[in-house]
Amino acid sequence: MRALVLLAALVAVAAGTETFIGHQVLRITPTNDEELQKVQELQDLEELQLDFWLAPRGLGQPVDIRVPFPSLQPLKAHLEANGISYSIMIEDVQTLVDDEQMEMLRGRRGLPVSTNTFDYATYHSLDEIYTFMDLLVAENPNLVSKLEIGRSTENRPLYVLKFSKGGTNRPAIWIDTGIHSREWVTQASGVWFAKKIVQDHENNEGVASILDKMDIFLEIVTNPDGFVFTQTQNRMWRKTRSRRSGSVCVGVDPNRNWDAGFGGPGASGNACSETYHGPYANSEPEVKSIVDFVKSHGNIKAFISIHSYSQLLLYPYGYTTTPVPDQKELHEISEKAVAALSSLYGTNYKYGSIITTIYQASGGTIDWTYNQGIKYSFTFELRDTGRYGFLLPAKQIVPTAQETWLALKVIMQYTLDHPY
Ligand code: 0X9
Ligand code: ZN
Repeated sequence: MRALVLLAALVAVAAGTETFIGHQVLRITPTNDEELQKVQELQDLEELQLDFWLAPRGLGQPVDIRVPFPSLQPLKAHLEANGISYSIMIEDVQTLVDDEQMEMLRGRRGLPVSTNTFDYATYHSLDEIYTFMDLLVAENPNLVSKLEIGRSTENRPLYVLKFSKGGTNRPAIWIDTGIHSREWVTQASGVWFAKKIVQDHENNEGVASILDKMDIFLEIVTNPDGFVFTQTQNRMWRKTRSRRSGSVCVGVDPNRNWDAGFGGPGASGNACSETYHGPYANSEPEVKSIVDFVKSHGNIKAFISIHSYSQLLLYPYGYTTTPVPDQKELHEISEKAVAALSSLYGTNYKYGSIITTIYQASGGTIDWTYNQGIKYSFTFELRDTGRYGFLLPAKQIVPTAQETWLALKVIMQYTLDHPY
């Protein structure tokens, strides 16, 4: 096994892939304002190359930081000098990346041939997921179709699956996964949702009554350029892959690029930042394509954008502390959705508005959709709470998707029962 792991590391180096040998994920939980301030200041120290998996949210809330090997001793010394305690969440990030890689290679024999034999319990390449979509459409031509809503910066098609029993421009539910490319459990869950909708489309405990009145749109790989990059170059890539003259840094945070409080607090104007908002709102084709689709459709009633990690169900706003007019209703729906989610495996979720539950984030997806008049706008942060973070083991894909599905059904059913 050790020899195989070493081999995997050598292959990665030879392929020019970013490695994470000796990188650790440290957790700091600030308990007073001074500590919080010090942790926030770490975000500006570009030379340490820190990667905030969980950005500072407030007192008593964990901050998870992937620390490259050369920065480990200096950072630990700095924390100790300031009396800030930390714990090690992940001893060696590359070990988890290698485990994940080995798991992906297990039993892989070419592209999938049927959605019935498709392995839902493993992570897949973009080609495999795109083939899965074509298979699902071919197997269910009366229910499922595939739309191309645009092209990514690197000219990859942006595909949306449409689940519809007919009608014209029915009220619709939108679900997207993978807008942040490294959040792999989300794309994998999206694949599982697609199959689940097909399996349950005639079942009244399932989505039959929902699909009798409404359509469902599902964009599984919302940031395909980033996704391919996570599988070939850098497993920890979050942003898009757009370039601009005058900066060596690549990519825009697609969850800061929407036209809602664009460029305000909770986003960065620095192109090298992981939360760079981009040169202007909708600069990213991955975002603009959804904006155009939502506007031209005109009848989307619920919009659910799925991220990971930290086990949260959130509603707007993120860019302002002003509560949304529908706060009470969205809070009650969240409570019910989270209860349904937890009923399966006891997974614990928190819920609330983005700004009160995590932190101020401007230019986010669901603030824009809410302001467009889509009242039932929600965003999830799926498993886990930090043991594995973005490197969630593949054996948790199906349980994660199953429990999330129960929450999604609550939101979809509520939307059906409360037309507006
Ligand atoms: O910072 C973000 O964009 C989200 N966290 S993540 O780790 N997925 O990057 C939180 C911002 C608002 N929440 C969501 N839109 N999920
Ligand atoms: Zn995310």
